[in-house]
Amino acid sequence: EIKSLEEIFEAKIARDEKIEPKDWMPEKYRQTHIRQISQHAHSEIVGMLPEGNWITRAPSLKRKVALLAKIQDEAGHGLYLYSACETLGISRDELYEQLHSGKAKYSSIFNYPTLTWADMGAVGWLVDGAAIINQVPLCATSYGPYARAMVRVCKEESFHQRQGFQIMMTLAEGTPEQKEMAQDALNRWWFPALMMLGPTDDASVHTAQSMKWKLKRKTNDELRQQFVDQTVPQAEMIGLTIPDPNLKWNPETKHYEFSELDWEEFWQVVKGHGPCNKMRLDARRNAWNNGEWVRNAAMAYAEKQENREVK
Ligand code: FAQ
Repeated sequence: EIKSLEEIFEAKIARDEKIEPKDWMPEKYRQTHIRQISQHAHSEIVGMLPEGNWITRAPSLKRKVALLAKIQDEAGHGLYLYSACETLGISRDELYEQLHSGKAKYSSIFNYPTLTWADMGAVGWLVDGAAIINQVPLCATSYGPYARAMVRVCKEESFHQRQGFQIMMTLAEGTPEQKEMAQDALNRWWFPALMMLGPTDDASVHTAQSMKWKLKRKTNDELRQQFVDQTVPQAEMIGLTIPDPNLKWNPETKHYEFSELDWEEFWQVVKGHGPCNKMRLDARRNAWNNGEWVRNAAMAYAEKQENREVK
């Protein structure tokens, strides 16, 4: 019996085998992976900006070293993910162009400002915390290069999450002013962190197909519930209050109930109208433009070396 390429592909997905770059894949599978992996890469790269804001003002040498290491990891994740994305037949230049022109999205969360040192705690604890919840299932995603990238990324994210939580814990145990600073950061980051996991399942246009392809292994709402259930006890442990009056443990479902999120705010941020969208994109475009001479010099040098070898 001769099977069509489509049947071979479907059978691999059904057997939980990885799809590799040279395998046949439906064009929509390729495109949706380019979309998700590139948005993920852009998020890592833009995600360096809010924390970069605090490197020079970290309160001790130890904190500065840890923050620098975390931000360097994010650059690494971005480059790793761009490479994974390139295996699908799109160039790095095209990917950058999509980011710089505003065509490609990056995570909504990075359009919020980092106002105090406690925000470094909240970002690590909540943003990396949500990122891990989202990315652990992606280690089992169907596209090989993406799945393998996620294994390393998740290990590094768990260091990031712990360093954030440790900052929050230290502040929460400190002076009343320090504790207040930690609470204020939690107040500002809690709902944006929940929104980071994407629209509700009813509003999520890609979930159904992505679940069939085993690109996504859990839905946005499932991941959000898991994040809330995991994070609330951590806040309690350090004596901080989740800023949601409707937060309630339901002993029957064994899950926390929480408020409906402000989806109007979410879509405004996604569409480019968040507090820092313009600043973030300008920073990336400027970095690209100001780096042109470096790229040109590197190319000229490579060309010179190549010519030398020929002789
Ligand atoms: N922000 O149908 P769905 C990190 C868009 S990494 C902006 O549900 P999907 C590390 C979505 O693209 C953080 N846009 O879409 C770090 C789609 O628009 P499109 C990034 C969003 O793909 C920590 C439309 O809404 N992580 O944080 C957002 O099935 C600290 C409809 O949505 C990843 O990218 C959003 N939050 O599910 C770095 C993980 N949510 O494309 C520095 C991989 C949705 O049709 C510091 N990505 N949209 O124009 C995913 O798991 C998925 O893509 C979701 C969205 C879950 C984000």
